[in-house]
Order: sequence, then C-alpha cells, then structure tokens
Amino acid sequence: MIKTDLCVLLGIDYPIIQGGMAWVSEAHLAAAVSEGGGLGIIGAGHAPADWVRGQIKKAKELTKKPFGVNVMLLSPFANDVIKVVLEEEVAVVTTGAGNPGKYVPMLQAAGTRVIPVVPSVALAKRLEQTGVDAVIAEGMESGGHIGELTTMALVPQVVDAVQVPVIAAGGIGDGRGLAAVLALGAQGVQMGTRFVCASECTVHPQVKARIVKARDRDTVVTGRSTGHPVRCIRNKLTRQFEELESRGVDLAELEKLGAGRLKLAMVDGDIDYGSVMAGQIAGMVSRIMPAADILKEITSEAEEIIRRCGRLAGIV
Ligand code: TUI
Repeated sequence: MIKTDLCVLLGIDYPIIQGGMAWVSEAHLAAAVSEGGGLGIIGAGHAPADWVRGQIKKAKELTKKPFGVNVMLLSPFANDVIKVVLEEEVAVVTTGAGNPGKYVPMLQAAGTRVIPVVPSVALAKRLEQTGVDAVIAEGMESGGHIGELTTMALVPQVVDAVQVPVIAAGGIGDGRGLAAVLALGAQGVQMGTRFVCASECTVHPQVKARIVKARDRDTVVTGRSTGHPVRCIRNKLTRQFEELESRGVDLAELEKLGAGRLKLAMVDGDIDYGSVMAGQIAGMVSRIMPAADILKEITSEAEEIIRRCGRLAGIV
C-alpha cells in the first residue's frame, strides 16, 4: 500500500486526486473517486455558483468521504463559487488557470485545504508564502489549459523549491506514471483523462470512445497566440482554430470560435466540432472501468514497479 504525507493531509487511502474538469467531473464522478479511496473533485469550470452548490449537495449524499471543488479562476463566477465552498464546508479546494492568493486566507480560516495548480516554480514559491497546503505541479502533457514545462522537468524543480507536498499532474495515466513521479519527489498524482473514462463519469459516451481510440499523437495545442494554450484531441474544430491562428486573426474572432465548444463535446457528444480536451496519455487509456478499479490498478502497478526497482538497486 503506497501511503504518503498527502494521504494523511487529505484523509484518503491512495495518493491519487481526480482532476476537476469543467463539464466532466460532477458529483457522480467525484463521489465515486472519493468512495474508492482517492480524492474526487467537482469541476466548477464556468458554471454559476448555484450549480456548484447542487453538485456539492449531491456528492454529500453519495459519499461521506472527503471530496473537493476545483475553482477555475478565469470564470466570472469564481468569487461566488468560493463563497459556496465556504458555506458548504468543502474539505479541499483546488484551483486552476490563475493565482488564487487572495482566496487562501479565507479558505484556510474555514479549515478548507487549498491546493493550487502551478505551472512554474515562481508561482509555487509565491503561493507557498500565502499558506497553501500543497501544490499541483502540472506539466504541458495535460489536457485543457496548460503551461509551458513538461511534468518531468517541472515536478523536481517545484519539489526542490517548496516545503509543502507536491502533487504531479500531466502525462500520468497508470501505475508507471505514479511510480515515476514518486521518484521525482512528488507525494501523489492528479489525473484527469484517465478518470474521464471511469464508468461513473457522466461525460458523453462519444468522448470516452474517442479517448479509448486515441493514439499517441492525437492531441494538439491550440490558442498559444491567445495566451491561453489548450490541449485537445485533434478534430475539425482544432483544424479551424489552427487555420485562423496561422492567418493571425484577432483574439475576438478566436474567442468566438471557442465559445461553448467544451460543452458541445462533453455534454452533447459532438467530437468533431466540440473541444475534446484530453491529455497526451489519451493513447494509453484502453478501457472504461469503475473509478475504484482504476485507483486499485494504478497503485498495485506502482507498488510492483517500486519493488522491481528496489531489486535493481540491490534492496531485497
Ligand atoms: O485549469 C486547468 N485546466 C483547464 S481550465 C479549463 S477551462 C478553459 N477553457 C478555455 C480556455 C481556458 C480555460 C480547461 N482546462 N489546469 C490547471 C492549470 N492552471 N494549468 C495551467 C494553470 C495556470 C496557469 C497560470 C495556473 C496559474 C497560472 O498563473 C498565472 C499567474 O497569474 O501567475
């Protein structure tokens, strides 16, 4: 059994957090991951605060174990979502796509664990000063909105720079990934794409099928010119986006093309013209299985690898 400080900090059995993905990770997935012994996360995305409150209440009905909410800081509703999280006494808040510094004191005061995603050493150090409980160092192998560094390069540099536990994200889809980032000094992993393919995930079945079919080079990054690079599975939409970006069209036109596309894919199942956000490990996901089995499979694989590495190092 792999137990790290992160398991103690969060009261979970496995050092595995499920990424809080907009339009994907709602109460059912979050509760299934938490019930299975990981940390499930409701992804607030751009949703209004009332929707988030409804999902929190549903998750509380489905599990008595701790779960979290991801606050996407580009959302116009981020302030209101934080208020709801405080009122509902959610155990953990993860943040993405920005600096959550101004929210940390109020969340800490309420006893909520705060774990921001950081794409750089600089932001990790700045946020450590504000009192965050851990950081998620997310490499550009991830799906969705990404930074510049790879997980392999980012994680050890963040580990060296901060005292708080570091959770690795981006490019991790199985036990080999978990073992690898433990070797880099991480205390756990966050996985998104692998959990999109959990049986309990309510995303449109076309999205799960597309991920299962994906090969290694099927994701692309668009939006570098807008300052908001996003990794998705290549399709008709990403080709249109690339074409507009190569013509150097203005930001407003690109934003117009992107509007509503994540919901179109994840809820309506349009995998041609919707934004099928997924990480580079999509090519490694070969089947849909219950969240609890994903957690067990990954940790037992990692244990076996660590044992094998121990034998290689002459440790019996
Ligand atoms: O947030 C994510 N992934 C996301 S959010 C999202 S919704 C969206 N849709 C369209 C355009 C943009 C977003 C889809 N996927 N991952 C965590 C993450 N956070 N990745 C990178 C960052 C990040 C970037 C800059 C965190 C902090 C940051 O700070 C900048 C600053 O203010 O210092």
